[in-house]
Amino acid sequence: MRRIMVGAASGVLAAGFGVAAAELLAAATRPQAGPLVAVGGAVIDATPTAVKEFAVRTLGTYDKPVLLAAIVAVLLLFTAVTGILGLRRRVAVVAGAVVFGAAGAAAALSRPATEVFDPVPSLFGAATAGAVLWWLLRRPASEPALVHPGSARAPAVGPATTDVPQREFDRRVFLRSAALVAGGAVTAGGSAQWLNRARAGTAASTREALRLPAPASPARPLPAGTAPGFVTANTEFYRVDTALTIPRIDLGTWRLRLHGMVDNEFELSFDALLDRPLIERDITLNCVSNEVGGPYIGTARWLGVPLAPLLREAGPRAGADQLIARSAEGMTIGTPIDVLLDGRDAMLVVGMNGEPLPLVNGFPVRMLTPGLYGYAGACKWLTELRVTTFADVDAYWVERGWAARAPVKTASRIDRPKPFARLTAGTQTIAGVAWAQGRGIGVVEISVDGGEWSQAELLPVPSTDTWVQWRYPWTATAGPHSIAVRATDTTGARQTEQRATPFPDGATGWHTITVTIT
Ligand SMILES: Nc1nc2c(c(=O)[nH]1)N[C@H]1C(S)=C(S)[C@@H](COP(=O)(O)O)O[C@H]1N2
Ligand SMILES: [Mo]
Repeated sequence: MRRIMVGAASGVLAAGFGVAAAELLAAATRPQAGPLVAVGGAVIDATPTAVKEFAVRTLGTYDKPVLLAAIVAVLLLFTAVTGILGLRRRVAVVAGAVVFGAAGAAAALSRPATEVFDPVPSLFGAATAGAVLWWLLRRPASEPALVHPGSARAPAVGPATTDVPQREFDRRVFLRSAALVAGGAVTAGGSAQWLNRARAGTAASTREALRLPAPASPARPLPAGTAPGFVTANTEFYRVDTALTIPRIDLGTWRLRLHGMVDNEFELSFDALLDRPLIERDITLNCVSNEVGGPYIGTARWLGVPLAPLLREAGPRAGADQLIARSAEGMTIGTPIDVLLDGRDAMLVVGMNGEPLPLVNGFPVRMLTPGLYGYAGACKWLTELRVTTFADVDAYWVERGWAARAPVKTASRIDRPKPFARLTAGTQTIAGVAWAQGRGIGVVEISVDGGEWSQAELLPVPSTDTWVQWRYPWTATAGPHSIAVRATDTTGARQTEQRATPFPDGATGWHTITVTIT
């Protein structure tokens, strides 16, 4: 038993040391090349859509910490086993290092924005871990009793099969070595974290120091009569992306390249981008993965450079029908060019609700296309725009089966009362939002207990690009009740009752809640 513990502990300690060393090397060079982020990212890329959906649904924004914890757990399990096997056969140590190094390197190379250097931290970490494990499992020559007196066996190297105490390891020597390795791992890991924090701090202070120009075309003040919550605060805004580490982009070296099937390709620095006239608009952004009644939707006042004039200056060639936006960490998002040129306020966003774009929402520049789900028009941490065709290029999510063209579906949500609320009889206000960006909401209706549909009051909106707040005074009577909402857009098309999951082009169905009146 004790031998197994020694083997397992050695494996885990060596792995911890190796990972910490690799993370430190990555932190000092390219943070996204660290094995945890590389493997985590590769797992995200490879995860089947249904599982991803499930994770987003059940874990919300904890999906990333849970993923990293799971990766660490699997790593600990396998390295413990490697340590135990290594007791018997040293080749297991070498094999373990090769397997882990190869896995980390392959993960790093599989990432969309990979560079040749990216496998290096994983390989370095694996080699370090192998060497440390070998060293931890050494049997000191001075060890007095490698073979138990009277044992016919060769030096005992298997897990103890008898209750006779076996003294293959000098306890003190092992504990001293283990403490040394643990200390090294903590030091390296701590330094890596410190470096990453410093980098994050720099990005945060660059953002804080940034002063954005005033818009040439400001948003109109919100119409009188909008209720609180019309605009979603930046800190409340949902976040959906595959980035395990938020890209930290240096404003001085940031360039946006517009190229591909165009007559004039060009590059813009951040300053050159800001020299162009800015517009400011209230726009609702939502995620295709949002379930009926779900939280992945928000409205903000966005400040940005209109995209259509930039595209026209580049001059798309005949046949080009897709713009592929690419982010610093390699995400690709494809948007139909006809949509971008149809007059809507598609823009390269630099500001959100009166501040520079928050780091998590794509600092310094993201795309935004009113009327399309985020995965089809809202690339964050933007660095490149490429004019191409749908026939030639599948963007990241399209490769994974999501629809290539993804206009937002008309939908509505009850925000008040909360599901399963207990309320008192009398007048209760039912309230919520409905959205059909680009088309606009025409009618919102409420049905209680499957009865007649009654129209809700719609509050004023600045444009068809935002959600509509609605409310309905309900005379509540004692007992349990179900409340359903449905919306109709301004073209007269009503939301379908048919329930559909978000995959592949957005959820459908009426949001229905149950409440109890006492
Ligand atoms: N670089 C990058 N941009 C991205 C994504 C991503 O994973 N990476 N996710 C998209 C999706 S699916 C949505 S819904 C929106 C979410 O934007 P938000 O996090 O600012 O709310 O960003 C889009 N842009
Ligand atoms: Mo999304």
